[in-house]
Amino acid sequence: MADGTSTSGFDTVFGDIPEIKFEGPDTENLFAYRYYDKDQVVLGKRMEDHLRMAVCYWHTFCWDGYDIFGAGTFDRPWHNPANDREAADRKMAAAFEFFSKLGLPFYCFHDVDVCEYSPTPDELSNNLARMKDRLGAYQDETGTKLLWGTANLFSHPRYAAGGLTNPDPEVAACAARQVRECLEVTHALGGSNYVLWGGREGYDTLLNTDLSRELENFGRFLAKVVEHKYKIGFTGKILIEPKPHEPMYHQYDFDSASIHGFLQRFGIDKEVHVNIEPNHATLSGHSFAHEIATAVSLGVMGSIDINCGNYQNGWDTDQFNLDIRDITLALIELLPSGGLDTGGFNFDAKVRRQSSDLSDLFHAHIGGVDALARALLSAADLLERGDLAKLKAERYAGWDSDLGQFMTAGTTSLADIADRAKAEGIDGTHSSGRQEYLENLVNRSLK
Ligand code: XUL
Ligand code: CO
Repeated sequence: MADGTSTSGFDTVFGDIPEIKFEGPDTENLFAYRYYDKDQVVLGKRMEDHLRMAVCYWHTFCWDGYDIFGAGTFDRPWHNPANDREAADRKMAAAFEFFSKLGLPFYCFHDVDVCEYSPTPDELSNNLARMKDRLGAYQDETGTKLLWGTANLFSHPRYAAGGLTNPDPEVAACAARQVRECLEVTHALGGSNYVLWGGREGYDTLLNTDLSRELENFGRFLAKVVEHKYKIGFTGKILIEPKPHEPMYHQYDFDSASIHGFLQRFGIDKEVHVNIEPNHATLSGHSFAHEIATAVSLGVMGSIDINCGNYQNGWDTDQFNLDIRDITLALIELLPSGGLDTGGFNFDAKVRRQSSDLSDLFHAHIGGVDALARALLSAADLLERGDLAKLKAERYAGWDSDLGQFMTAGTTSLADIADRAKAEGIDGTHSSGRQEYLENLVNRSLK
């Protein structure tokens, strides 16, 4: 803050790093945005309102750089306090200082991210209640808003076999309690959405898994979450985050299409939307754009956890997504549907373990923000030129012809179509799909 201290009285941790501002593409300042000009109007809307960007708490403030082969590597002053409570408080002060310096409108958290270590359900409830008030005070002071909250149902050892799909109802009851409390805190903080990522909702082996029962339990619990949302008057969206595997060998929320089928089965397909993550899309063998197009088409598009994997190994490496073309391809599917409503772009991404300085956190986010802004400008150019849409319309124009209308009429049978094809000698000549031409149009528009 202006006097060098944060709300809580802790010293600033990013003191020597300036506020990140838009300076334009020609700036040599690497602590500035070159493309993200939040007030620039693109396709009739401010960039900030299109992108609704959020910083995530977990990768950026909780992780100390440990991996399964080695200890933490990061310089994070808030990780070295006198006690757990002070660590959590310092972490929150650092987080809001960071959000403010980046000038991004939103943040996201798991319940356990914002609390001190809370091994029992009662400790977590009490700590979350205390932190809710602190979060609220920081939100008021800085103007940063909550894009979504979520309950972590995968880190505590009790959740080794899942949360809401656990074979033991006592564990599932703990999960339900955590979801209820985190949804209520999200509501109290004015969150725009509530996320359920089924981290361990799946299985490692069918030998010990009653798949039918777990899916039934999962669907029933989700319907209760929706019911509770209405009961407390939460107007945000409930989101499920697809991911096909990791940590479980198989996860039930495989991709957007399978989630939609699952929601339909439990009668909540109009109530629950998806939070799409590019790295999860590629893990399931899809592109980011495919997942967006599918969610838009099924009416379940919610929000985006922006990141990307590594092209060589395909793991969930959660890297900052700098691939302007890949994001552009997703945006041209998203924007014509009206874009993000309550959703946003949450940086569910982490710096590499060797990027151990505090300044690396800034460079990572600045790069991610500018990549989104460039993709938005590129997508806007493509959409405004309209040539892709025109070619697509021409490709499907036959369905507006007499034959097309006849075939899609509800009263026409398979035999009717076959008889007509035979009678008219229809031979179905192929027309070029012009893929390379279209790919060149995309590259032409990249900014
Ligand atoms: C895990 C993941 C989570 C969710 C929130 O792959 O993406 O961080 O976004 O639980
Ligand atoms: Co995510």
